[in-house]
Amino acid sequence: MTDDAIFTIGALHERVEAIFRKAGVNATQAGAIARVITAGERDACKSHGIYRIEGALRTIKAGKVEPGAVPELEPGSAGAIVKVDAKGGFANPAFELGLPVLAERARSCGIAALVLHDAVHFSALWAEVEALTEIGLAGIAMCPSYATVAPAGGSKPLLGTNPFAFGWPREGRPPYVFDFATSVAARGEIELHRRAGKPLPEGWAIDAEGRPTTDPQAALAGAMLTFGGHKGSAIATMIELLAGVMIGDLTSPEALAQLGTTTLYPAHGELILAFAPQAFAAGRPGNPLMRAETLFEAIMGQGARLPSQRRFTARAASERDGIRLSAMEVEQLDRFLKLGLDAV
Ligand code: NDP
Ligand code: PYC
Repeated sequence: MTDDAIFTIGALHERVEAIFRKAGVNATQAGAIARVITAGERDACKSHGIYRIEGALRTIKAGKVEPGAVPELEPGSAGAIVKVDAKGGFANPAFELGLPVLAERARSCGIAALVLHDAVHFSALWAEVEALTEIGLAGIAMCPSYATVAPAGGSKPLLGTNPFAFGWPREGRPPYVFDFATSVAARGEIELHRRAGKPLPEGWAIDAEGRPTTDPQAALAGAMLTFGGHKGSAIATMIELLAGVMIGDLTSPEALAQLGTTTLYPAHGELILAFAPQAFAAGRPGNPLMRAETLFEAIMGQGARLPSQRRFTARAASERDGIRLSAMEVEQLDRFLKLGLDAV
């Protein structure tokens, strides 16, 4: 067994991209996937970093994602609603295609929506709302997943872990961004606990009989719980409605029924909303970005931290010192690169 290794951000990106190219994924998709996975490692978001590669390769091998897909803007993309057909490929290149059009429409209309259809999804959403903040826009992103979470008061998987992210631009500082699963924790966290042989915190999950459990294996076979009880359950349901039913794509139970397993990544849609703060605030007193700073200062003035602060601190460390991967992680990357889809 060799030692831990340090990768520059660029070197890790190249390695991840090469793995997906070896697995037969086209350049458009491999580049976009490598960007989001490398960003996860760079920002110390282990549940959506290189850990996701194996699942993505398994999904390709099972024929549940189209590795040659090239996303396209849909003909119905008019006015404030921009639609991108991911063509059964991964969601990330579809987002990258839609982003400039979304931004242009949000600037001209004050508000615009990007709808992704038929996309295989495994990634964190903060990268998407952060991309909006980088061009002065506020944004919300949400998507269903597959049925792994019991609604509050229920005991069987029905909702997805349905992530919900928000970003607000800040001048000369990292943006205000939060991004969370509407379950108590992301499913990736349960899997990471299982791999590490660690029990789950109380309150994360129930087993297949509906009893509270801290055993990750029993949790994976049972159901996860929503954050904040009925409140998270309602937000997760809203995401099923807006980013599933409303956009004419799959809800989490439908995505699971189509895929037939939770060991691969699901296909469904995604909804991203972009807002131009200056357009909303026009004619009203005060600059919205300055007023937001007053609020952030008051939050931090109480000793609280802003969401994503941990991530931005981790990012600065990665940019300075590189990204440290364990010997086991490096061996796995080497294996993926050498064997391609035969590694999974
Ligand atoms: P976390 O609970 O780890 O973090 C949620 C958010 O809260 C982050 O923005 C985090 O910032 C912030 N935060 C955490 N602690 C504090 C604190 N003490 N004070 C202020 N802010 C805080 O996220 P989850 O485990 O719920 O989700 C992890 C990821 O999983 C998300 O990125 C999500 O998009 C992804 N996901 C993807 C799914 C998919 O289908 N594609 C499904 C479900 C989840 P920070 O990062 O700085 O700690
Ligand atoms: O971590 O819950 C999760 C998740 C599901 C799909 C992608 N990430």
